Amino acid sequence: MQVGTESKQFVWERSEYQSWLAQYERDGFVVIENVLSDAELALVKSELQPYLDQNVTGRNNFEGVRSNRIYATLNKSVAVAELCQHPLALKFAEAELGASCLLSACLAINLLPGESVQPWHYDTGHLEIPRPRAAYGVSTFWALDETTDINGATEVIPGSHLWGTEVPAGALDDDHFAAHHLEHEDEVDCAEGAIKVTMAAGSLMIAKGTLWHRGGANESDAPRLILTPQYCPGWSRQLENMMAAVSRSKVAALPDRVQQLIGYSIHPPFMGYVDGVHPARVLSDK
Ligand SMILES: O=C(O)CCC(=O)C(=O)O
Repeated sequence: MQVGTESKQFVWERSEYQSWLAQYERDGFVVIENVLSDAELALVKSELQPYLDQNVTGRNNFEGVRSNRIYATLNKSVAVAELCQHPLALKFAEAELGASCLLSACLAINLLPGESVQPWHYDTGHLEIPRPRAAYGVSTFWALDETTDINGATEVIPGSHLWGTEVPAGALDDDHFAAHHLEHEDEVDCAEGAIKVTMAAGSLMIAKGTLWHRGGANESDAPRLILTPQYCPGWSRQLENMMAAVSRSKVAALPDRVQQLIGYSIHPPFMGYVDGVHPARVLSDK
């Protein structure tokens, strides 16, 4: 079964798209409800489950010491590929970043009961380019579980994609990545105007790479699972080295568009070449 194709044929002239785009530009994010069917959700979750069962928890306060993060998901799940190339996600990513955009990261985040809020951050914070500025990134958040007020729904500060040098209290700093920094954040660091983006399972949030946000606290007694494919311009470095993260044999079986998103593509005129030729050629070389 192909995820993302069974129930909805997205017609881009639809007025909904214009209204989604207007929200995305105004608030820095948009939520599109109930994109995936139950069967599509079940397939992705079942493919991620063996890795969740390993229960590897985060190494610091950013990853979350009561969270499972599954990286290199395209090397682990075929169904994930369909979410990466979902037409809704690509519509926004290509409009923001150009047709040569790449997949920068694609991880599953499972907040376990007891997890505290994450430090505030924006997903292109690693780019040392002064704000306000273009997004230079699009992050998608697929709710694989329902996300609620109490299980850690992602929190966002609407409009913060337009901010310059403002930084909310409780923002990420280098110390949050330090292995010794394992304490939980305090709820007091709730930024003014912040909201919890609660979503039904199968819904999608699309956010600009400049939007301040954080994972919420999980005060429920069940885990909260999302998948977050993130896109960058074709001329910038991916956060996860996708060419290395996805084995050559697995890449060969992926859809063409996903191969391109991984890096088997060029940013015109020739960024990304291999030995002087198009990188996709290496997939057919024996
Ligand atoms: O878990 C979440 O809801 C958000 C996580 C996040 O923004 C991140 O880790 O970059």
